[in-house]
Amino acid sequence: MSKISKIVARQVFDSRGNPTIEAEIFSGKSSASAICPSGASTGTYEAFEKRDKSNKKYLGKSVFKAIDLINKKISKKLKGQNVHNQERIDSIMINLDGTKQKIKIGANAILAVSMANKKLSAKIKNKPLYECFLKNKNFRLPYPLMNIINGGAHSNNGLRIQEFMIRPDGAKNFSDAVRMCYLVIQNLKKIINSKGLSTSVGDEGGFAPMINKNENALTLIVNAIKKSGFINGKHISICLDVAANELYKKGKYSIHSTKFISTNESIKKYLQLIKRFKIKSIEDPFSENDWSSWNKMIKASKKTQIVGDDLYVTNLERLKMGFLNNSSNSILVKLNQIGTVTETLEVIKFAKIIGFSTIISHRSGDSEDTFIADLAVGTDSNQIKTGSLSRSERVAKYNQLIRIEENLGKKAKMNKIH
Ligand code: 2PG
Ligand code: MG
Repeated sequence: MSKISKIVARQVFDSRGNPTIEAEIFSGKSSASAICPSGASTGTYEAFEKRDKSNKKYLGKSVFKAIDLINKKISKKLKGQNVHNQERIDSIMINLDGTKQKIKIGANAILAVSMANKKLSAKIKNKPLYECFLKNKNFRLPYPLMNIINGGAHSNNGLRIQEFMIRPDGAKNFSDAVRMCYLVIQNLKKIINSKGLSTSVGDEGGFAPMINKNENALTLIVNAIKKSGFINGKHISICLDVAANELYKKGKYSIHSTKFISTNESIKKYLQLIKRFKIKSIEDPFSENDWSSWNKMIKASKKTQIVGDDLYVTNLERLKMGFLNNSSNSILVKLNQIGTVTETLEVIKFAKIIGFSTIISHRSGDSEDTFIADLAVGTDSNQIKTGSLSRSERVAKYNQLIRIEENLGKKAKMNKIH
């Protein structure tokens, strides 16, 4: 048994320059720390992010109250607890908060401690972090979903869809997967440049050129795939995150243009996009409460991967509702949507039982913390979504997966895509 001796939290900054929490846990001479990420297009049912709304020094975004709760309340309760009993540590924090969405203490405070504890446990066991989740052998690497054009709430270009991604389905191994994406991204940069558009990047490292038609963004990507010598839909697949919560008003959607249209019309246009651009995966095609539209979509889109992000918010109850309603065949997993490592693992386990693919995800406000790279391998997740091959907070996760692949040596294998 290794006992927690001390917990210290501090305010640090995320990739958008906003304040966030770093928690550090000590046991004897060992310590480990973790940083909580933060989203922009958040779901209503996500766990609560505690910020000091009235502190004008940081425009209401500082996290000093949450930090104080870690340094005093959480620290007092967890002192003396066994680092290796993650479930107990997480349940103590869940009970200390006592609310469904972790409103009293804040999921950002709880998660920073939860992740730091998991890292410390691995460190004391002298094991790589990825060996300390659901699997203990036959590790596999996830397929990256690289975000290469940013729109929606992640940029100001007016593109309706939030994320245009590529997935290197033809990759032999993880390093090769990164190489394939690298080529497409570099060629996309050249193409965007040659059109006299800006090659500056958005929050997740993808380009954010001033184009506002989904089709134009998709055509740029198809051309970049071709220019790189790959076949779209075979070696590389195009995947989307629509983040439709942001495009919903009174039962209608403005996904395909600024005009709001019905679900049936939206699905018709989705099917056209799927066919024309060989799209393989669509995340959040409809909004978080619109269960019937999700059901229509999955029936109509057949083989396409339909991913629930804001729909499920990494919450077991919502995932069960989605399963019963036949809403999707895949789930996006974000630790800070639910707030503890234990609850995140429970959701992943259930997703596997019902045959959903699991995609571990970053947040648009992220940090140098690479926890999710290990989580993806350790939970045998099919894919990982962690931005472009640009901006250090995104690249850090890919670099960690390259290290894990090297560490696994000859035993390293790619996962199944779905
Ligand atoms: C998403 C995420 C991550 P955010 O919608 O999937 O890409 O964005 O963190 O802003 O919710
Ligand atoms: Mg999303």
